[in-house]
Amino acid sequence: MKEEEVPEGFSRRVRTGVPERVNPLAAGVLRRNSIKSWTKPAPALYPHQWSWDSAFIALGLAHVDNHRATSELETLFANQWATGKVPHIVFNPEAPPRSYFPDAERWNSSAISEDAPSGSHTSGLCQPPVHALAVRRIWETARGRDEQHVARARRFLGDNYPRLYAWHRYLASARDPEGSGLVTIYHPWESGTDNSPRWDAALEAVVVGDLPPYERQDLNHVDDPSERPTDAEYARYLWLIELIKRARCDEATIYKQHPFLVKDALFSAILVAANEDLLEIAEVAGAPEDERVEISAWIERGRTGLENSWSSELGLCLDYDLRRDALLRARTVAGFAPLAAGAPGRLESLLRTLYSPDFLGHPALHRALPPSTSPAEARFHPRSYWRGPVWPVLSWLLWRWLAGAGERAHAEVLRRTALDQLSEGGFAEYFEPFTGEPLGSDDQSWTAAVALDWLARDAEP
Ligand code: 9WN
Repeated sequence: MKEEEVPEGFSRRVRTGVPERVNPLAAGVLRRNSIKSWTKPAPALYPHQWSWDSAFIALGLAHVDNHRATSELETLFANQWATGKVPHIVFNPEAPPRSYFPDAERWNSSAISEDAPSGSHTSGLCQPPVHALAVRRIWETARGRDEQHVARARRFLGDNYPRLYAWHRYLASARDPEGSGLVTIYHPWESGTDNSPRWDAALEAVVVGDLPPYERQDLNHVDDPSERPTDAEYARYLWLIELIKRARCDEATIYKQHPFLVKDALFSAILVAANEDLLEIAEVAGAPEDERVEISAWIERGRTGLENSWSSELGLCLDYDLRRDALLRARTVAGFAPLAAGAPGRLESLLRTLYSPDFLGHPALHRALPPSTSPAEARFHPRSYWRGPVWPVLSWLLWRWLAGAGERAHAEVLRRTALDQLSEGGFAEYFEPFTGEPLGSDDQSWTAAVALDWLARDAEP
C-alpha cells in the first residue's frame, strides 16, 4: 500500500492513531477530492467549488504543492462578480445530476444579474474572506524555497492583489453602507455557520411565501438527518434565495426590502484579519499608497465595529439584526471573533469565557476543543451541524487568533488537541463534542487542509 492510499473504512477512523500518519493521509484526501484546478469540499455531499473551503484548501496545499494552491484560488477568483463579490459556490458542470441543491439551474445567476460572470454558473451569495490568509501562506511557504518558487509566488501576488482588493472593497462598501466596520449578510449560508443559533431569532422572523418545488439532496449523504439543518430551516433558506433572485442580486434593493439583514461578527473579524494580510500582500505587489491607506482604515473600522458588538454580560461579542434593531444573543464560538483583531482590552474576558465550563472547561467534553455552540446554550445540540459539534476549521481559526494575540501556550495546546482529534477520528466534516464521533461527510477537504497547516508547525524551528 502506498503511503497516501486509504484502506476501506480508514477515512472514518485513522486506526493507527499516530499523528505522523496524518500528513500523508491529509494530502491524500485533497488529492482525491481534487478536480482539475480546484478541490471539492467533500467527495459526494459537496460536488462544487465553495469559496471559503477553497481558501482553507489553498492554505493547506501551500505546504505540499504551492502551484496547485495558487490554481485553487485562481479558479475561484476567475468567477468573481463585477461588483467584486466572490461567489460562495462555483458550480461544477460535471457534477452528477441531482447531487446538490440548490443547483446552478435554481440559481440561474447569469440570467438574473449582469454582475454575474457570463461563462460559468455561480451562486449569488458570498462567504467569509479567508482568501488573503491563504495568499499570505502561499507567499510564506514559497519564500522558504528556491528562487523560482519565490518569483512565481511574487507574480501570483502581483496578479491577484487587485482581485483581493476588489473583494474586500465590495465587503467594506456594499456590505457595510453604514460604515460600521461590520459586514452585513443576507443569508445564514453567507456566515458559513448555517444553522447556528446565532441566526435563530432573525430567521424565525422570515415568513416563507410560495416556493417553487424542490428536493433536498444533502440528506442522502449523511448517516442521520439530525446532523443536518431541519426542513423548516431549509424552507427559509430557499425562500431567502428566492427573494435575492427577485431582487436580481441588486445590493441596494436587497438592503431596502430583504427580511434577513444581519451584521455578522465572525465574518467581520475574519475580514479584519484578512485586511491585515492584504496590507502585506499590497506591499509585495507594490500597490498604490492610497489603497494601502484605505485598507488600514478598513482595519480600524473593523476593530471599532467588533468593540461595539461586545457583550460584557456574556464575555463574548454578538451579531446584530438590522431588521429588528436587536443584538442576537447566543453563546457560540463566533463570539470569540475579537481575538482575530488582537482583542485589545478584551483578551482577559475572552480567555475567561473560553476556559470556563461554557466552552473548553466543560467537564463532559471528549477533548478540550471549541464546540460550535456552547453546551450551556438551551439551543445546543451535540450532533446538529453548527449547533454544537466541533468543526476543525473553527479550531484552526481560534488557534491562529490565540497565537496572534500572544497566547502561544494556549494556542499550542489547542493545536495538539486538534491534531489528536483528527488522528483518532479522521478528516470528518465535524465531530460530536462529548464522544468525539465523526459526523457529516467523511474526507472533508478543509479538515485535511488545516491538518497540513498545523503539522507544518512541527517542522518549524
Ligand atoms: C451551504 C461546504 C459548505 C461550507 C459551509 C457549511 C456547508 C453548505 C450546505 O458546507 O454549507 O453553503 O449545503 O450545508 O456550512 O460552511 O462552506 O463545505
